[in-house]
Amino acid sequence: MCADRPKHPTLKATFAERAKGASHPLSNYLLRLMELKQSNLCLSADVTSARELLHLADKVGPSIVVLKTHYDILAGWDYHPQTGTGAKLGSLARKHGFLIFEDRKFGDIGHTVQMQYTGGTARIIDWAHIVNVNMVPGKAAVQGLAEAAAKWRSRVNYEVKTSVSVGTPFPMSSTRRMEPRTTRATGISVQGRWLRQVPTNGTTTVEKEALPPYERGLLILAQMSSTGNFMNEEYTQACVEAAREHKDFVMGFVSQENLNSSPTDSFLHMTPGCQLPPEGEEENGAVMGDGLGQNYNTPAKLVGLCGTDIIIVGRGIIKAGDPQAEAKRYRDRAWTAYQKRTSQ
Ligand code: 5BU
Repeated sequence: MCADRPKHPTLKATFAERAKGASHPLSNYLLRLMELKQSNLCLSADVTSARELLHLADKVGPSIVVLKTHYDILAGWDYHPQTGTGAKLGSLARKHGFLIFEDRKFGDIGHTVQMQYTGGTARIIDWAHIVNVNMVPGKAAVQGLAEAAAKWRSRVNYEVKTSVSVGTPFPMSSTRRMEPRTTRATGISVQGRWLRQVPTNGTTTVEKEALPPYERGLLILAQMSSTGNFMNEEYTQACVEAAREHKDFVMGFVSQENLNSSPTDSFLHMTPGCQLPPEGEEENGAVMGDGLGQNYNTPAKLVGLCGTDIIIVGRGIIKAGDPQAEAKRYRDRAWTAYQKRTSQ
């Protein structure tokens, strides 16, 4: 299923190593989060109401690094910028340590996507760290979103400096929040924190305020998981080109395989169409499609063989009897596949 591409250094590098070379601050944050939470799992929270979404995010939060939403499938989405569903998701993201990815698949001319991203009732840019774009309209859609994010960034910066409340963000400069604090805590893990590192030389680095930087990121929809989609190789390579032109905003791709090819590429790859056979049948069990065009592959195949970084799982977790336990199983399998890939 994945093309026979030349082996790229990002296939072997650890997430921690890749964090150091990441040009996008949000990619740097996400890669560190992945290493620290030992998770490369994104939950696609495709439930039907905002209440269910918040409940699920709280339950599964400890196992994931990204929560993917489709805000427009949810009944009861509260649009209030400070107290609504977006703001509540933001506080769960801070509590558990994950980024919010609105799978909006913008796909219009540059001017329209700017308005869809920043305006309307949803004001997606205010609560979603990451969004994605369908490249069919051409590169101007990427350009439009990049400009909108840059404007948002300078507005938020200004508002923070002048102490005006802006909802989702926090009253501290991003640089301060990104700096790890160093404490003496020899050989013990620090209770109650989701971010911690293993002690080295008797010193544990504890990132107390490990909140994401004030940045917004984009994923380009380079490949789809559905049968018969029209995203051919030419289209995929045009996506890679557009990503290289906007490295300060594009974090990577939604794709089915690793698309890094030039030596300087360090993009992230998030991959939907992922399911596991039932527990106990993993060795020999097959994963079937959903009957509506969706194809599924296992984390071992997607991460291990195709070189993607983060698996996106919806129904495999949501429809399980115990979604919390199932999220742990997916997290474990995807992390094992990553460890195997980088150690071989
Ligand atoms: P599932 O329940 O794990 O099949 O959900 C997959 C999610 O990923 C769902 O929200 C889709 O809209 C989304 N998706 C996808 O399935 N395939 C793609 O190629 C892209 C997004 Br892009």
